Amino acid sequence: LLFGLILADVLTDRALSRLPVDKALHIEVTGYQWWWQARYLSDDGAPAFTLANELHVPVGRPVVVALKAADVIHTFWVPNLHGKKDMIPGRDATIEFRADRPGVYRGQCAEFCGYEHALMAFLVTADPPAQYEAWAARQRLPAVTTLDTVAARGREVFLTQDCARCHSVRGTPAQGSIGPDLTHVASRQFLAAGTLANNRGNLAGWIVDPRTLKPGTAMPPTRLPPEDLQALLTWMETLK
Ligand code: HEC
Ligand SMILES: [Cu+2]
Repeated sequence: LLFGLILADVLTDRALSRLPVDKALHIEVTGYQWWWQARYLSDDGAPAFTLANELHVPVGRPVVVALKAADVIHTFWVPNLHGKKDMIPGRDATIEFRADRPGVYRGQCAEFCGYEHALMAFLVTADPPAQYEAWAARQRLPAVTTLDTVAARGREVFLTQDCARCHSVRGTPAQGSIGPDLTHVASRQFLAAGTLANNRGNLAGWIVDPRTLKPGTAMPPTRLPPEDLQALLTWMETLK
């Protein structure tokens, strides 16, 4: 039985190491306490767009992920797509994989990296190529600027509170880089690296009191008058 398993292991390893990576999609993923930043590169190697926690990849095309860590050691692991690979600060590593079937694959940080290590999940959605291209085209766009009065007020709240110091929203003056890029945050299924389903109520709870939901997070609580909070939520819902 063991011999059979060894044989299967060697064959799988060989198949994995022979994965052709020409015409691969290149993504740079950086582990932060406790979330993932992903920078997609266009085919000429220039940065295309940045997002957090939810990667999309085209089915059948190899993906090369450059792994980095911003603070402590994390481990990039999507059990149904590839093995574990450490993300070590100051050291560059890559991992290659190909999704052969469409679907949503859950990933998890696999190295204890502090309090909220267990709340450092991510999703890899494998889409048929045309659907992937449509997604990527939307992610490349800046935030919409035609807003009704409530959403416009919400945008002002975002820009005048501390949010912009840590977050970027392309198409606005917000260019912080301490937290996730929020340009298309409303297109994500979860908030805060798989911690909360992405809906208006959870978003409100997260903004008002992130440290109860994820103790130790770098994001501070923000107390806002109810009308300002509602306007902010309305604007954030436009960030599709
Ligand atoms: C000191 C920096 C800082 C400030 C100020 C800040 N945030 Fe954050 N924010 C973060 C960090 C770091 C995370 C990632 C937390 C995690 O997942 O562990 C985050 C996560 C988020 C998320 C979840 C994003 C995702 O893709 O999961 C939203 C939404 C958000 N912040 C909105 C806001 C808003 C709105 C404000 C202003 C009222 C704000 N933040 C102020 C640092 C900050
Ligand atoms: Cu981690």
